[in-house]
Amino acid sequence: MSFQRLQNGHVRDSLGGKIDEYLDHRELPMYKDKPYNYSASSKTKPIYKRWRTIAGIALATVTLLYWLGSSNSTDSKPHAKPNKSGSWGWSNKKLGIDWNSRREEVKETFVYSWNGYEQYAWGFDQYRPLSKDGAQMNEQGKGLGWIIVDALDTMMIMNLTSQLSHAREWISTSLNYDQDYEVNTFETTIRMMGGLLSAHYLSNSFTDLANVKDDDKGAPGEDLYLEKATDLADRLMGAFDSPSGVPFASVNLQTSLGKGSHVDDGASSTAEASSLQLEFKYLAYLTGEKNYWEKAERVMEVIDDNGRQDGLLPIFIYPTTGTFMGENIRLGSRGDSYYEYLIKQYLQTEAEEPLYENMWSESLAGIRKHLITYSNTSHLTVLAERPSNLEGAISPKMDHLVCFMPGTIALATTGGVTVNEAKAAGKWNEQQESELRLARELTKTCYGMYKVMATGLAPEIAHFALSEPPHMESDGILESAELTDDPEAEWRKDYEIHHQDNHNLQRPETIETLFYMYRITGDEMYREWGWEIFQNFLKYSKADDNAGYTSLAHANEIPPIEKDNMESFWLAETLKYFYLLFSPPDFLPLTSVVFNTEAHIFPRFKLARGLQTGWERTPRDAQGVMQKAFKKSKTLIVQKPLQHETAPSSLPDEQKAGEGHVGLSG
Ligand code: DMJ
Repeated sequence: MSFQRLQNGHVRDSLGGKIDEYLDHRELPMYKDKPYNYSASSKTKPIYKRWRTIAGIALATVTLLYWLGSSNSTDSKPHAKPNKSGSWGWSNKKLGIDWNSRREEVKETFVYSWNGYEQYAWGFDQYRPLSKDGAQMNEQGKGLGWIIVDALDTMMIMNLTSQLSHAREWISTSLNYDQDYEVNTFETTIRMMGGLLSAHYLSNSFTDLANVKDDDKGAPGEDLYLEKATDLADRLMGAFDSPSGVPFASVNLQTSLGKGSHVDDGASSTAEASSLQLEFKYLAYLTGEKNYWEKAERVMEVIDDNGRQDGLLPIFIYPTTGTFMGENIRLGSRGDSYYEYLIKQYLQTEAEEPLYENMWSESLAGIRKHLITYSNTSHLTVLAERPSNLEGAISPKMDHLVCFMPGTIALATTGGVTVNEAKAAGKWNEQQESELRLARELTKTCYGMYKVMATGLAPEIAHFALSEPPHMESDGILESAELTDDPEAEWRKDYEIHHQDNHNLQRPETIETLFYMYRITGDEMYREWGWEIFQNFLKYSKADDNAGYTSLAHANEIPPIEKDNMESFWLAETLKYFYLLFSPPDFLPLTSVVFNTEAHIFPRFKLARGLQTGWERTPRDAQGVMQKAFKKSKTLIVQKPLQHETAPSSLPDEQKAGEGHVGLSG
């Protein structure tokens, strides 16, 4: 067996950093070489594992002493610890609002949802809280852990140790990815691989939260999450074996053969192909396996070499050629997380890969130039679509999915510190001011998507009344009207909610944005908006008999029509972001972590151990036109023999938001 160092991703505070440094000098086996069901009992446990446990206990003890020593202050502390009653002793005394108890309500809602699933559908990939039953995605096979794995890290940050133990035991004894089943490459990466990697990170860095009890007899080994993630990643890697390097939409978990989409002429969604990088790059960092890194970043190079105008991409890309299909440009379904992962790749590696920041800036400028417009009378800011190229007409439509973007813009303006901190450090200018203003206005538009509905829960898609011709940002920034409670208020008329778009799928994007907006600006208004939305979920989507919470088929009438499905991202994302929104702002500081597009939590890390950016952007001229003659590449990509099957074609190139993968709301 060959040996190499384990590259653990721990928090970057000084204490964690020292432990990191210590752990990084332990010699560890390559995870790839380990048998699938490897687990370490305390008797056979190698010395490095005992050192890690000792180091973990030392870290926990020192951190606890530090916190206890400061506990006479009402302020929250970095990585603050709960008191004996499990609460965090923190509230907003200024406004008389007890955010601590609001946060506890989120935790109770999670437990209510989890208990329903545990009681009625344990081990199933899908859960119907009204029918009180479950279903597997692979009807011939076993569960893929869809709900359990996606919820792991939420349970960790909520300190739900008994629920976590049950989940961990199921993962150890029942989760087997060796199934002859074709999964969606993206969804499996962001939810399953992302969930396992986040669980690995949190359980190694916050040992008090994720009570693993590795020394208990018969307990699963402490590397369980990482081993499962690595096993899964190796199965998913076949998706990248396309002629271009752009991943196929699907991959067979047993054979690792990639397969083009059954629809869309075999093209992959652009967002899906370009939102695997945080996961595979973090795994490369943890294991030292460069292959994960290279396959994932190659996709970025192929995409960028299309030289698209102003960094705005069509929503489908062919894995065969690496070129785009169609000219539909939007930040909703199939386009969204491409933009998200540009700035997050830059943040993940501590600003050491500036080309991703460069790509993000180019795209954001393109969005402002071509997609930002204003509603007719109330001047709400709209991030619209261009369904037939940038020269074609604007479509005044926003998927709820677009609502991740205001928060991501705010995150990008400061990199994770607060605006006040950025200003104090002299790192604030007019450009950032205007981007933050845009983020604020878009957040308001997303909040209005909730407020305009009878239940106060957003539709899947909203359309907007625009002026003719549409007023663009370059025509002058417009001030939006107040979103008053008056049921007859003018602003409501600017939202057009089509009957077929009335459904609410418990989506997280607006809550995610409120979380970032609160963290970056410190403005309590965003927490208040979140609290209002949270209460509407409690009121209108709760299933009876302790069965959990359900999606709604129609959210614009009272009582709403229920849909009988509890999405895994309700547990993984929506409730997590509510919980974090009501948490002390320095709990899981944005400067230490980066959230993947499924809200799974990864550490930031510096480029090291042979990992580096393997490509350079082909230069653009002053007009942004790519100068092909100057193409440079640092990466030598050796294509493996083609291993994919050709997909049948061809169905319509248009998909509605929320459609997509069998049994999934993407
Ligand atoms: C999640 O699976 C992820 O956030 C993804 O990026 C978009 N869709 C859902 C939630 O709406």
